[in-house]
Amino acid sequence: MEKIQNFIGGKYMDPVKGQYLDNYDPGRGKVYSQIPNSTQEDLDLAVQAAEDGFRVWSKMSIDKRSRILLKLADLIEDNIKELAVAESRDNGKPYTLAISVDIPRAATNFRFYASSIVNFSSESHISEGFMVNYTRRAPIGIVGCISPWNLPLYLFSWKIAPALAMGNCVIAKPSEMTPMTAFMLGKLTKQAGMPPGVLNILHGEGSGIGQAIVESTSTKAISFTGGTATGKIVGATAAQQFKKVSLELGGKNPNLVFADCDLDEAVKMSVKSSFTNQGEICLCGSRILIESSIYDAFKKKFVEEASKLNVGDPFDEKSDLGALVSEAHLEKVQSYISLAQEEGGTVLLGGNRLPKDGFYLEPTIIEGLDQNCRTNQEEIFGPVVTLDKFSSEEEAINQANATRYGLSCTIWTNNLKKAHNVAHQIHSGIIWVNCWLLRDLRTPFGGMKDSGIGREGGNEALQFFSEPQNICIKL
Ligand code: TXE
Repeated sequence: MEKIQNFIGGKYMDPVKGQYLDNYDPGRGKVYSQIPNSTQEDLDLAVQAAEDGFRVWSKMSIDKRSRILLKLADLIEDNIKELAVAESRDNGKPYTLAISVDIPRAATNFRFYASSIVNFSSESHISEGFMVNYTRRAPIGIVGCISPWNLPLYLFSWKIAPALAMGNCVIAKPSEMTPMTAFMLGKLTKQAGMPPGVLNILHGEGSGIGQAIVESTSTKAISFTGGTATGKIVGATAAQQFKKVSLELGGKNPNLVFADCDLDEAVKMSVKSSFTNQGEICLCGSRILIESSIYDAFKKKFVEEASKLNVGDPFDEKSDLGALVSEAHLEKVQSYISLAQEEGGTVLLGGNRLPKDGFYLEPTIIEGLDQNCRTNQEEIFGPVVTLDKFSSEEEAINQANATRYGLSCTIWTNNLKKAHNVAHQIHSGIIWVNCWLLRDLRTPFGGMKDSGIGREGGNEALQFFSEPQNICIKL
């Protein structure tokens, strides 16, 4: 049984206390490796390594830092197959998705920030004859990056790339459910020429080493992606030390389908936004709200298209959906399907676990629920969507905004004026019109309300990972 290791000071290390967790292959429902369940002793080693690394990395020229990150991006692409296999085995997602989206996007994340940092400018203000003010944006020091299991290397890299580009050293903790690609990244950073201690990767439970990273007085900022409940704990912990924190949390995203949309396009893309990655993307549109005049037509086509989706072995290229990430998560998602029926919903498609090894669930579509019921208010984070109807623009907007979340929203309409007017009234950080999941990395990424605080992406992320200092000189 493979036992992976932490990556500290440029070296792979066993956990000091020798404690390990089982790591499952969701596609087969079996343990296939073990990961360190790191403790404070491992964190102490990582802090020491990061302090040593910071003296070198923060003084390195931006151009040199940029080249190392560009080299890392190339190495990710050179190892794309091995990384995609590891991602798929760890998470249960189809290999075709890992190799076409997750791993290429990880390379893009490093490449994007390697070039952003070279073009990153700060401000200066000249009051002629009186004073000059300039803003220095220095690296913060050691930062903590904590990522979830749904898009493992994609979100791990999305956090650490801007932190590293800005000259910080990172203590990163991937999810204990999907550690493998972060583990593999360690050796690639060495091949890229990254000095020891710049990136340190600790594996283990969130309530253990995750909490310890946030509590440590050595980590000066925390970038967290995960569930809203956990985000509350992380935010509260960081606040005790006035630590900068960015929280990318859950969503319950509306998908608004107006009668004047391109119906076939809306159906096709709604199948993707509902079920891609087994619905385990925080940006999935899990509440589909349809203008009543086209409700029946949309429902018929949508159910028909979704029924064609293949659920199966992540390594079978015919599989559109793989396995959910764990038995516990599958049971959680199934409990919401039962709850939906108790709340008066009708299951139009799916709802069943597949009778095979592994954590497989059919794509599930439910209608007939009240917008305020738990099924429509709580994040399910699986291949389960609800359908509902609206009769006016105002009703659509009210329904869209009727949850505690505010991450993303999709709007299907060919009326340009309506698209802008509706978008401006939706309380979500990200709005897509006649598309889904198109991303320009220069844009601010993140949610409102219980979907988190702070924004990642573009200069927002570089500014988050820097300490601004204003220097004023009298002329
Ligand atoms: O989150 P968890 P999960 C959301 C998604 C869903 C959830 C799924 O919508 O709600 O995240 O991810 C660590 N101190 N998003 O179940 O349990 C834990 O070990 C420090 C939104 O993984 O919160 C893991 O590494 N760390 C997002 C990480 O936190 C702790 C995109 C997340 O775990 C900890 C992706 C603690 N006390 C998923 N407890 C977006 N909005 O972009 C746990 N962890």
